[in-house]
Amino acid sequence: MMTVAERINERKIGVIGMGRSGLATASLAAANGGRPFVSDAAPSEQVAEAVARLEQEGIPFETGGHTDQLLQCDYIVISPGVPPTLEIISRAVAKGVPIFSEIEFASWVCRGRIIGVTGSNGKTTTTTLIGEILTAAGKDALVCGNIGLPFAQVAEKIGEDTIAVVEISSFQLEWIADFAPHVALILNLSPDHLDRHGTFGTYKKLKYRITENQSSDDYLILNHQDEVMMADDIPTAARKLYFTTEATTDCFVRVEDGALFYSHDGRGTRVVSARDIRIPGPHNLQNAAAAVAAAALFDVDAETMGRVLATFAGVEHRLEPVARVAGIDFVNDSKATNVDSVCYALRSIDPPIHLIAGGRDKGAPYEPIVRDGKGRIASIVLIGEARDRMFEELGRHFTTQFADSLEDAVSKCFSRARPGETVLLSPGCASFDMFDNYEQRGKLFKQAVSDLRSDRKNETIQD
Ligand code: UMA
Ligand code: ADP
Repeated sequence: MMTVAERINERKIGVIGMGRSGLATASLAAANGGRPFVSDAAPSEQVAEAVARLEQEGIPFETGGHTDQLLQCDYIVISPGVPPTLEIISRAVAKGVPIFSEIEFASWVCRGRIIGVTGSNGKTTTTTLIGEILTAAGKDALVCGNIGLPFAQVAEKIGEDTIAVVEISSFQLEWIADFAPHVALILNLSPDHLDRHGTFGTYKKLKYRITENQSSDDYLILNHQDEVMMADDIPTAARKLYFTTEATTDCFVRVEDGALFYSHDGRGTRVVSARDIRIPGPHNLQNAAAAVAAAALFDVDAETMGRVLATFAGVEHRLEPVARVAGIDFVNDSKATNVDSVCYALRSIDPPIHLIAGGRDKGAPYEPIVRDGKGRIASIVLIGEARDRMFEELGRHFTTQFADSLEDAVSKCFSRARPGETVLLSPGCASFDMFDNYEQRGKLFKQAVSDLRSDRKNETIQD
């Protein structure tokens, strides 16, 4: 394997994208003696902050398109949001210019062991949970990656004794070469990002790349209840370990008599009663089981794991309780950006549920919502670009109406819901048609609920 200096020092490194990953990559390249050149498709005005930062760091760049200057580089590091179908990419490949993803580049510099967490849903929750458990056990853990803090931004800080807990998306696995986590987790697989990857088969194969460079000293943690990954019998050199929320005794982590157990010294060690795990729902029990599997490989004791699981309140925008207004509960699940996560939300909340869904369509069928929503969904309000397609698949099964904005959707649900019922924002779509990102969508939902609350207070005062 080449040294960091051989790979980066004095090398001309093209960086595509001036977002968080691209800027972090450029700075990391410069800090290691490389000569980065950053290129972004957006005009300067749109990336003004990034331009200012690059100017300040003295890093050359271009905006408004990707030119042949990139083809003069020794290799290119690509940001996750940049699709592989880009013309400049095909030309670079044809010319033999190697292309690497940002996590591949960061892994060259990172000296600590890596726990890589991928899957269609639960990545952020499980990554955060693993970080919390390791930290509570006194280990030096650093959580980064798709979660919002680029791996490249922190890679230099990760010494031999630090454990990097990296959330990894399918986009980030597209251009890996040597990336090899010591522990890799694939949490579950359901159709997502088909607008980018085309088919579920391509998407799955990308997820499986997380293990392609692992050796027999490494571990691949898999979900024994996930029929898709079990049927594929994922090829790997790593040792496979399974988690389940059933009482399947040959799984490394399992549920017995209502409590989580993991195998240790040839016997089962009890971690915590499932009832005492604070994050709700069957999917979060799976996330907890996956986190226990990873932490157990780093010799964390069961008591510490149990304590963290009993107190960890979850991450914002994931089944987040917002408020009770006039006896109606409001739940913010804005991060439910694919159909499977909506199904889990529907199973995790007591019915009747008034569902707000819609946004930018990602190509997967909405029909699973019918299966999990029957008898649970009282009404649906649809927003965004996907609403006509969603209406075609859901409209004849549920009382469904359209809203022109999120505020309108909240107010329509509020008029329809009765005390004891729940209004759930769980869109099943990307947010980019109406919002900057899912965080903004979630915050605006919470604001709309808070406005309802103040309106009610004012009405009460006037009464
Ligand atoms: N750009 C180009 N050419 C193109 C397309 C885009 O130059 O053809 C430029 C844009 O103009 C923009 C920049 O690329 O300036 C944006 O790059 P990016 O989209 O990769 O965004 P980053 O800010 O670098 O954020 C990325 C991840 N974004 C995506 O995967 C879309 C972030 O995940 C991640 O947190 C961050 O790196 C740190 O690792 C976001 C995400 O939505 C949250 N991820 C998806 C998900 O979770 O479902 C996968
Ligand atoms: P990711 O980072 O993979 O998007 P998050 O932890 O941010 O995952 O959760 C995203 C959405 O998926 C939320 O709506 C959450 O309630 C739901 N979710 C979390 N864990 C799971 C799981 N194991 N299976 C299905 N859905 C899940």
